[in-house]
Amino acid sequence: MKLIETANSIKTMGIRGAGLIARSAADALKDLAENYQGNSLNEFIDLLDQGGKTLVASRPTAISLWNAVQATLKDAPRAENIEDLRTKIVKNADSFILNSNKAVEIIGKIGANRIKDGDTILTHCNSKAALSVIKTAFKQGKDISVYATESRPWRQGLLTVKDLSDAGIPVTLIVDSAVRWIMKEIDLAVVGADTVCSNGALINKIGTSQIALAAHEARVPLMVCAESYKFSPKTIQGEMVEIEERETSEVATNLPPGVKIRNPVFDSTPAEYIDSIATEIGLISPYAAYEVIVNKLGHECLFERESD
Ligand code: RI2
Repeated sequence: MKLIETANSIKTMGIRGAGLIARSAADALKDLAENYQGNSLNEFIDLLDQGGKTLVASRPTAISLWNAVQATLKDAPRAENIEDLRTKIVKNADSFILNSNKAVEIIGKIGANRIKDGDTILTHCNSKAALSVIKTAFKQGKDISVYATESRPWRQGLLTVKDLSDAGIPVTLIVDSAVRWIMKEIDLAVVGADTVCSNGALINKIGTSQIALAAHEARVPLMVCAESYKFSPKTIQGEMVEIEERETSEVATNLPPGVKIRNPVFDSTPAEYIDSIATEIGLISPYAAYEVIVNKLGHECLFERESD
């Protein structure tokens, strides 16, 4: 079953990146809807609801996943019959995926306006939204170069350097602990987002908050690239974001007996360290996160939470 495969693949990082996991979840729900063979509307709704919960449970931190499920299933309570529900789910999933891809493109254009000719940029992990900004600036003819962090333990930095070098952009790989040393050469730090909280805090790949501190100390602006569905309606209700801790074997194996390992894979960067957030609805201050949640994601999104 595609939905189970997708959830497993998200859990094991076969599918990763907050935007891609969201689009894959919408697509998996679309597949579930297209292939429903039964004849009970209630059963169909339950199946979709369960499917949504399975997807959301696959990774706990990125709100993009939860928002994608909400956006795809939002019309379920209003469906008149099975075909109506099927059509609505397919339409919602298609439109989520289309808008998500468009958002990355628009963020690229908006964020690129903040990049100047001659800039040296630092990026972390592997964010499609952040890479869209960097690649757009380069396509505009700006002479830029990039430092990319390795991003232990999964080393997604290797994907980033491949992508940038394929695009012809000069790129240098550094280990995560080299960030503060390199910062004196950096003009702008550009990172992605897994979740943006209502107070403007950013939840992103572990190490982001250290980059933010080093950037702040060196007066280097930090730009976050985040589609609006990465803003969290849950945080407006006072919920804390759960920080995923993954298998310790991702960090090291065969250590002496008694040595413990912890593997938190995200951290939180307070709004005061963020210069701007490039979204598809404009470049905003982190302190405008509340408005994005209420105006863009809307009360419907909050209301849907009652079915959690
Ligand atoms: P895009 C990734 O998480 C990184 O933390 C990255 O910054 C964020 O998702 C956003 O990526 P992970 O899935 O959506 O690698 O911009 O744990 O591609």
